[in-house]
Amino acid sequence: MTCRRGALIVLEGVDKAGKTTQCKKLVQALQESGRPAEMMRFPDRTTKIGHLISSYLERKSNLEDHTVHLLFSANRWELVPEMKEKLEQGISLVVDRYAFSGVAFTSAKPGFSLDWCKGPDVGLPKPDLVMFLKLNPAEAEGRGEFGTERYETTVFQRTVQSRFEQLMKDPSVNWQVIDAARCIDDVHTDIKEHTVNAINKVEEQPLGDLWK
Ligand code: DGP
Repeated sequence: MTCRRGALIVLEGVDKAGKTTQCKKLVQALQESGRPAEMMRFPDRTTKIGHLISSYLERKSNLEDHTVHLLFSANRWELVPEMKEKLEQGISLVVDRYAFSGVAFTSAKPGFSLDWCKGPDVGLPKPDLVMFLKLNPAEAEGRGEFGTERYETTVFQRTVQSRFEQLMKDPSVNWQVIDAARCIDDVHTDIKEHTVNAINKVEEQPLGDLWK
């Protein structure tokens, strides 16, 4: 008997939308209900490429914009063998940011088209479900000051949000918009329901290729 594969679940959204909190709660809830699940996050700052990215985000080093875009993508690709192995073993992966952040953040910089930004991530494992935690910029600002990392400014985040909105028009991706302005538990209930439906649905379906 072949074991059913796990689902690839991605949470996206601008900074302060609550992605990390919700990813952790979701993994815990899935595990407690007997569904094997693990959390991953991108960028994964623990690898050699991740160290370069982390140093760039912390403003300890400067990297040319195209170069850093390719490093973020390489950081996702280097984890693909591990992701596929886990999914094949029946473990669902709950991923905090993925290629959509990659495209939204770089294309928010001047001179970068959405199409160019998508290129390096074409063919990554395609998420079975992408939940976009929607929080308008004014509400995000109400959640406190941004930190000191690169990209953590209101003006930049507003542009990122509009790039996400463009990406969500793509019907080849299973997007669900989640109202992240509600309390943590209400958001969690919503996210869990979408996730359990996706896990049950992918049983018979092969993993797809993103943007192919
Ligand atoms: P986080 O560790 O989730 O706080 O993400 C760090 C920052 O990096 C955050 O501002 C979003 C940004 N980011 C995440 N993924 C990518 C990517 O693939 N490309 C670019 N340019 N920025 C990204």
